[in-house]
Amino acid sequence: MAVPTITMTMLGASGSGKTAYLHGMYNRLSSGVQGYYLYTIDPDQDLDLADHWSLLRRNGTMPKATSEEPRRYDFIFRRGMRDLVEIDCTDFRGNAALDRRGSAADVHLLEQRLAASDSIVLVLDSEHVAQWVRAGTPGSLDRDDDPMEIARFSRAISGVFTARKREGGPSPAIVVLLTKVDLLSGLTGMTAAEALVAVAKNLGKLVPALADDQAEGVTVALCPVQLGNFGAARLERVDSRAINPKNLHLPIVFSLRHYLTEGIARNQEAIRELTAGLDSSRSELAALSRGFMGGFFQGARKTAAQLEIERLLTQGTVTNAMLQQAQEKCRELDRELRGIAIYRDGRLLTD
Ligand SMILES: Nc1nc2c(ncn2[C@@H]2O[C@H](COP(=O)(O)OP(=O)(O)O)[C@@H](O)[C@H]2O)c(=O)[nH]1
Ligand SMILES: [Mg+2]
Repeated sequence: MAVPTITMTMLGASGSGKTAYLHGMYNRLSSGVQGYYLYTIDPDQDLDLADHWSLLRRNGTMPKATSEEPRRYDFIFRRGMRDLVEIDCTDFRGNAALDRRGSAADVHLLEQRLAASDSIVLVLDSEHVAQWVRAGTPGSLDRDDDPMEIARFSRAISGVFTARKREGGPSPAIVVLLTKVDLLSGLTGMTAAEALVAVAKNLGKLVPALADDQAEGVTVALCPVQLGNFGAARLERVDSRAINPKNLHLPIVFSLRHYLTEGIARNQEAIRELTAGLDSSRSELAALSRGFMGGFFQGARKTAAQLEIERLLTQGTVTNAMLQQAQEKCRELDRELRGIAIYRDGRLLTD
């Protein structure tokens, strides 16, 4: 059976840590979390990712971009022996596609990609987010002088929200991936936890597309991650003893959680439809049995109505089982996501 695909797109300024994150995330998830495992469809890509990771472990060499072309990874997320979902993840390296210098074809490519995305990962570098925290979390960043290039990304994201609303489709899940959180404390003069609270409370000011009036029906997770305590950012070689990965699996877990929630909504709808179908078949059968509809030659119609009822009941059992399974999986995943800031309709949910 073909498995469903989650289309995931990573956006973030050059140097924000996208490539490093993808490598670290793969390393983390290929060794499993709560019985879920990630692997690449292409075995060469798996070898590549594993080679890079062992280089980092051995001598601190950071995985490096080989080109500015968008790079696509096809992952499979598996639970036990079963393939659950395919994750088609594209890293728009350096975001040439959104750059003024980018060609029209590039821009079009990214627009198409975003329009089809179930999940958008906006990558923000803690080094720059720390500056914004230090400046007192102002509401509008100077768009010509923002190394995170948020104005551009935010506009692209709100374009997707508007289009989805127009089409009546579900909004993509948004992950704000705060990379290099090891830098946060030193650069803000706060504890990392205090700085994260400041970011979480003011996220809508940092990324206007995620502010409450714009993000109706949108679910956002703020995921602080790091590969290690490397200090000064943008080194090609780091001290491999400082490798200390944190939270690398959460964006994928959140995207999967979002995907399952949508599945739950679909199953609930299916059950409502089944129940309605069942009601009408039952009243038809009752009417036929009472002979209201002409009595005599109704045997075949009665059998048909009876069969339809049985079919609907079986389908109902299957759908119910799927619903329960999805709800159970969601509860497991929620345990992983505890402590992560989640927003719905632009508002921070607290539990
Ligand atoms: N301090 C620190 N630096 C990091 C971390 N992850 C990546 N970096 C640095 O950020 C640089 C740029 O990362 P890269 O993944 O190439 O960014 P990309 O251009 O967005 O793909 C790397 O060379 C590292 O020096 C981290 O967890 N902590
Ligand atoms: Mg890169």
